[in-house]
Amino acid sequence: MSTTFAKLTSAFVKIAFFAMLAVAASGSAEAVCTVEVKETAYLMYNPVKGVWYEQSDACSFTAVRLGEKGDVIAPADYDGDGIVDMAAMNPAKGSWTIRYSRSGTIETIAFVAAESKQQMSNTPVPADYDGDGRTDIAVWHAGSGEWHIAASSGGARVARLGGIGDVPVPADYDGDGQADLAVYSPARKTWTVINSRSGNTESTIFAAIGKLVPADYTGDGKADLAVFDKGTWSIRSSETGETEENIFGSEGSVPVPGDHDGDGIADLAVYTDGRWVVELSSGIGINGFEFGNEGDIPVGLVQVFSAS
Ligand SMILES: [Ca+2]
Ligand SMILES: [Ca+2]
Ligand SMILES: [Ca+2]
Ligand SMILES: [Ca+2]
Repeated sequence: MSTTFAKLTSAFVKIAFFAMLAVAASGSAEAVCTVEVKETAYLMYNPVKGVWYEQSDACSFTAVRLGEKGDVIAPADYDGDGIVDMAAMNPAKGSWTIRYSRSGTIETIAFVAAESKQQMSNTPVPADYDGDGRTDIAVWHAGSGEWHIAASSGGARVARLGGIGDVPVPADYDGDGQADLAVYSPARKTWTVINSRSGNTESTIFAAIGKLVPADYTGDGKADLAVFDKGTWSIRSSETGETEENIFGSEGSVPVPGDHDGDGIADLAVYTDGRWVVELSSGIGINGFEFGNEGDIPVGLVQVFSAS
């Protein structure tokens, strides 16, 4: 356990009065309700049970069984209400099952990438490629490098970028409101982005060991290249091109960045053993609360790709 996390923990205790101190365990109704709650929903997924847990206020949570064995989770904001929706892709069937946060309804959508014969190896790459504020269903096939996108505004699109060994990292890097196709190549330590605004392909060398977490941490509307490794966040600013390192979290933390306070800037956030800790970019401190059990996967909160 690093001292950094110990510091965060004491900060958590100090400022807990303004934060929500919420559900202690997904599955039990034990809850400590204190002050006011933000309009943010947090999402967990338990892969063994196939159950999702959504906490939308301090005193209660919703548990939903969604998806089946072998599904790959693909949570994102498909209905454009700013809240991540529970979603899973079934690689064998090529179908997607989504629970819309706005209506609470569950829909299964057949989406088989036409030319991907080996659909079992498709990777879900949902993002808002058409910029209408709603996430589009999409898959990337490493073998062919093909991206198959079903635009939420209508129509399908096929594009090609990347290949075997690459990691898809779609995000809005050029700040036009549309997610850009992007891959990271570990072999070449290079991020390659097709800017949706210009159509140009841009490559940037930025070595990344750890979890890739591109998001707009600087608030200029453009996603910044970023990686999280054992508590260290390395972020390459879209504004200056400089890389800054921040320590937030510890070795056992899972990064869950997102715009928790709604100011348009992604906040550093980690999930560690049932505890979420968020560093709010709006400068009002650190928000911490407990939500989740052993074996749960923290999914996230509000959307990363915003059209506005
Ligand atoms: Ca939603
Ligand atoms: Ca869309
Ligand atoms: Ca873009
Ligand atoms: Ca930025």
